[in-house]
Amino acid sequence: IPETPSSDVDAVVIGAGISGLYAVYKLRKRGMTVHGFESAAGVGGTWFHNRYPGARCDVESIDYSYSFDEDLQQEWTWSERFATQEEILAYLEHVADRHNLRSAFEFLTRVVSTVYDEESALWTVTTDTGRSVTARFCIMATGVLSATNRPDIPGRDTFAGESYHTGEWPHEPVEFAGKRVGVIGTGSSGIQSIPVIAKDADHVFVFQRSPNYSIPAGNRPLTAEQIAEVKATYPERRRLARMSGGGTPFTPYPKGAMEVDEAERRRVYDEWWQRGGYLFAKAFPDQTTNLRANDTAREYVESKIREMVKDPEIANQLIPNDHPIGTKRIVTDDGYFETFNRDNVTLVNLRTTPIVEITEDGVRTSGQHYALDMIVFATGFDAMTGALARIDIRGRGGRTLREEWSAGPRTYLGLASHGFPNMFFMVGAGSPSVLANMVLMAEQQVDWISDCLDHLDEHDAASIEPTERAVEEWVAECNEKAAGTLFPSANSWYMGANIPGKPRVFMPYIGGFANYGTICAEIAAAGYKGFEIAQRGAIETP
Ligand code: NA7
Repeated sequence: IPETPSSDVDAVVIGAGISGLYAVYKLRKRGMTVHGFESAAGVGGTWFHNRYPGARCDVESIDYSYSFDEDLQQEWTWSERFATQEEILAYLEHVADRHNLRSAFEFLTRVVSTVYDEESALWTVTTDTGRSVTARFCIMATGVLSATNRPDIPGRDTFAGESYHTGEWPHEPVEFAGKRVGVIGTGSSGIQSIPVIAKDADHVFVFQRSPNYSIPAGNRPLTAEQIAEVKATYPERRRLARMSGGGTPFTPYPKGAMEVDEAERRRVYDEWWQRGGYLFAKAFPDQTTNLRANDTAREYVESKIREMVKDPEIANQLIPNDHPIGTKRIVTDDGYFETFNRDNVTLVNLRTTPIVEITEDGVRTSGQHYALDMIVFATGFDAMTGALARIDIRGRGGRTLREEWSAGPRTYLGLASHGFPNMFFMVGAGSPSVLANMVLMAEQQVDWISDCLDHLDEHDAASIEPTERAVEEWVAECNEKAAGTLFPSANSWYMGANIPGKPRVFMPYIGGFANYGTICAEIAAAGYKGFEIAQRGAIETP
């Protein structure tokens, strides 16, 4: 690797979550000097912050784990089918220690700006602690569900009781016993935490604006036999995952829901229901593209919800009626709907009685005042672009990423943006991102970036960035893929719809994880087609 004598390090990696950790590992393997910044006190990203009760991953533990280190894969043993936050964090800490990755990071340090200087082709990265580091490459591993959203409800900050956001959960234990707890939000975080909180709290009030589809996880401890089998067949499992639409070794039923009869459809839904969790959205290939097919899945799940909830009126209110099933991420739960059979759980329907204000001692809806000791904000994130928008990113000619993306994210392959040379975005908008298994997603992108840096070195190049046209075409491709599905019809965070004023654009690439990998590989093989590679002043456009 040719040294860049004028820069402090070869690369800066921002974020010590799943993608940042692997980026540090891989770039160091290339012999690069890497400096990492992380705003938290430790590694883990999402799994560092989301410590709320009941927090788990909805991708099976054996799949939601790194594949790059075969020994690690063989030595690490997951205890449950769906791992808890605690176990995933312990795993990531183990990986960090095993590969000495913590040493790259400066913790409790938030990056406030990254500014590109065209003459030196270097980025200057500045932090809230007043540090500045120059680097040739910037890897933005800032997370897609990391910028928390605390809605601007009147009186929000006047509440005198305990108040927590699920995505910034405290490290000290939170006691619910004897307390009246209000949970605002019924996405994954609300739906996972409500049953656990209800077990201890005096009373839980669930403030629901939009009901969500949720499917029991079917979680269970993994047996020694299951683990032995997975470990013996890991390479094959990973191969199938890489060939799949979502980065896990599952493929939909070979026929569409509208191509089979009622009995066959029922059998397939029963099977996927047993399998558990959000994967139900993928039982049939046409489920999220054809509304009639979607209706069959929706009706199946509705009947299940009605079986689980004793009071038919409450069941009605818990059943979504504003989006096709699967167009918002289906939640993977553990006893959510049954929780509403408890005497100490009250559903507050914000569609009929919206929140008017938060008071010193509770929440007032248009219906009544609810006196509370604690409010849990399970109100989600400024997803996919929020964490980047909170950094002042300035590329060539002083252009800002915020402005460039003001009408929605504009990337090529999700990896890079025109006007921002040598900056790579991890697992974000324009890539399969949250629609895929994030761990394999991160590995695929980091490996691609690493190969790209090899290419730059081989050509003695100073910088790489996508052409405006390549970005234009990729954005069009992403939009076209989304338009072929039912996804844009939902007010989801995929669409930016949960954040007031955010442009309404379907942000992930929905063409599938395997297809995406193939496209990235083909572009690399074609000499990084669509990228401009600057070579000592000359521009080479393959
Ligand atoms: P989500 O899925 O964005 O859920 C946030 C919830 O908070 C959702 O039910 C929102 O209702 C609700 N919300 C947001 N703002 C308000 C206000 N102002 N008033 C009432 N209710 C509100 O976030 P999660 O943390 O649960 O999950 C994020 C992802 O993490 C998840 O999909 C998994 O992939 C992992 P709305 O639907 O907007 O009406």
